[in-house]
Amino acid sequence: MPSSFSTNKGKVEWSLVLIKPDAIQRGLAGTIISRLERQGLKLIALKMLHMDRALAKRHYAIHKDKSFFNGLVDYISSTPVIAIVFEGEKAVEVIRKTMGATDPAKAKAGTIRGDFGLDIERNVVHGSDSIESAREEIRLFFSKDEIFDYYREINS
Ligand code: IDP
Ligand code: MG
Repeated sequence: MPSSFSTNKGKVEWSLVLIKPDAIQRGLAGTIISRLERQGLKLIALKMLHMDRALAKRHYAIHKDKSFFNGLVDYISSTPVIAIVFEGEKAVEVIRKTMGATDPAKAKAGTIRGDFGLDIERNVVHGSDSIESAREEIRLFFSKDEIFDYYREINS
């Protein structure tokens, strides 16, 4: 286990990814996880859970005054999600680039959202937008003993 609950060990960062309800409904979980693994990101925590409204509100607290907040809370807590912590060099930025823009209509082809997203709400995946939000988000979903520190031959 890492000695400290830090999301930034030198250049190596941690980021929270959620495979959102629409992706689980459509059988896209494996495809999305695979795309992120192929970027060299290291899986260090993974669980399926049904987010309750309280967790949804905490996770999306930054958007609490937005018009879409209630709909977003309904959607993310509608059916289970898969929560993942990925570790890697510049993991936050790498994951955001691999996901593509929030609105799938604007996301480039070849990005996860560009290829699979249905609309600005049902955009299949969440990824932390900064090292700081990654730290807060990971704390919401995982305890320390659910995050694994292990050796990989190819440690990128
Ligand atoms: P991000 O997921 O790319 O970081 P944010 O702006 O943080 O995008 O928004 C969080 C989530 O809220 C989005 O992924 C999407 O599911 C939803 N969302 C964002 N903007 C809208 C909107 O205008 N209408 C409905 N849902 C939205
Ligand atoms: Mg965001």
